[in-house]
Amino acid sequence: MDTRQALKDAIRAEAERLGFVACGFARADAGSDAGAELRRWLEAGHHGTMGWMEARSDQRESPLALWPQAKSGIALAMSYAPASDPLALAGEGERGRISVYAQGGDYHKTVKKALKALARFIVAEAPSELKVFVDTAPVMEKPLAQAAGLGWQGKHTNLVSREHGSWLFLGVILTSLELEPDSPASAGMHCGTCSACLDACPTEAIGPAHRIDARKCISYLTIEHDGPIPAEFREAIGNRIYGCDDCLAVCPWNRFAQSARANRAFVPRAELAAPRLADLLALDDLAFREMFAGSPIKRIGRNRMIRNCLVAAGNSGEPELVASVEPHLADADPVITEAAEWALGRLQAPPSARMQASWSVSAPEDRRVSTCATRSGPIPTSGG
Ligand code: B12
Repeated sequence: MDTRQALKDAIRAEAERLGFVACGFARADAGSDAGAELRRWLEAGHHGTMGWMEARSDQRESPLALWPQAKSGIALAMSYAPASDPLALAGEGERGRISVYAQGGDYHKTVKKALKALARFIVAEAPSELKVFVDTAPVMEKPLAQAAGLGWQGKHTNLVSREHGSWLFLGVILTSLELEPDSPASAGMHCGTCSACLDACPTEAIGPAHRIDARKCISYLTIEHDGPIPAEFREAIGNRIYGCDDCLAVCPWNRFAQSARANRAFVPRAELAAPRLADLLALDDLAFREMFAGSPIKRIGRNRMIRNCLVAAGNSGEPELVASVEPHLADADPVITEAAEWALGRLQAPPSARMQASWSVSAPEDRRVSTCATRSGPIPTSGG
């Protein structure tokens, strides 16, 4: 066995020891054909207020633009497959729904720590230069992971794997080492005719397949979007207060995902699994930072969380929440006072209107859900 093959095997073994469930190798610029899609997406304004996606887009287009010395890319994935149905809280208006990806520890910290440990291992085995990335750097992680054979970009645009479904966090290492690329997973290969994610998206943010208008995506609206949430999306948000799992939760490939393979760092924290809106609406800045310490949620700040919880309260159909909403009418932040007025309008609306108002938190019977713990739709046949 040649030394480079031996090195790849050693890296894969060390990656698994460090908690990664998948590891693949690609040429550093393997995902660069995604650059044209990025430009199209930015020109269409589909990135909304995420100026940081535009800022260094020339570097984001190709890892070689970011770091010319890069020869190979190592794509890595960690599982956060949930043990319970992530859509189970849909019908519980008095509760706030936090996406599965943020109910446990901050994946940025967990993945980066493991990437750095793997980087130290690689340098010890083969003196070289390398850089590690998870989420925030101008590197398109999904197309590189697809090129490295970890899976394919599904119609919801996220990387899906045959073994781990859609519940994967990605990390990337760029290295000056020349490592033989693995065979890429061909794009869209296993979605077939399935449209579960497009059908499940509450705001029709996905369309056409494989393309997302982030401005409509509830994950964007609750996390990245600054200012009032556009009225047209408020009902569909339901009781989602941070991120959204719908397009992932319905993916039939999740049936193969084993929650046992999920990294322990991502096991939900009790207080984040089904928080009561009344408790969250009572949070001041200090209490917010204490409650969300060590969680990616802390990044959005107390005011954006309160805004999201007011929209959820307005969708709840729970008149008891009036007492939790009213104090926010006097908030210094006009985004919060406006959301409080909107929520009160819906909570105090006559029962007939309220019935209309609580449309959004109806149980998801009409949506097929597939997590490793529950039922799933048919595995798609080819021809997507
Ligand atoms: C910006 C961003 C967002 C934005 C925009 C989403 C998006 N799709 O771009 C928002 C805030 C909405 C978001 C939401 C989420 N995100 Co996010 N996000 C990112 C980030 C920083 C950049 C993604 C990017 O490059 N977008 C630019 C656009 C142009 O790319 P794209 O949407 O993938 O579009 C591709 C396809 O359209 C494809 N394409 C076009 N035509 C066709 C045709 C065919 C046949 C095919 C196959 C492909 C294809 O080409 C484009 C380029 O590859 C990455 C981290 C990173 N640095 O890569 C994390 C990242 C993608 N997010 C992640 C996660 C977990 C999420 C959420 C699930 C969180 C949650 N539960 O709320 C949601 C999922 C929403 C969704 N369906 O995408 C993970 C995904 C892991 C995985 N398994 O893929 C990443 C990789 C972070 C990480 N390191 O783990 N995210």
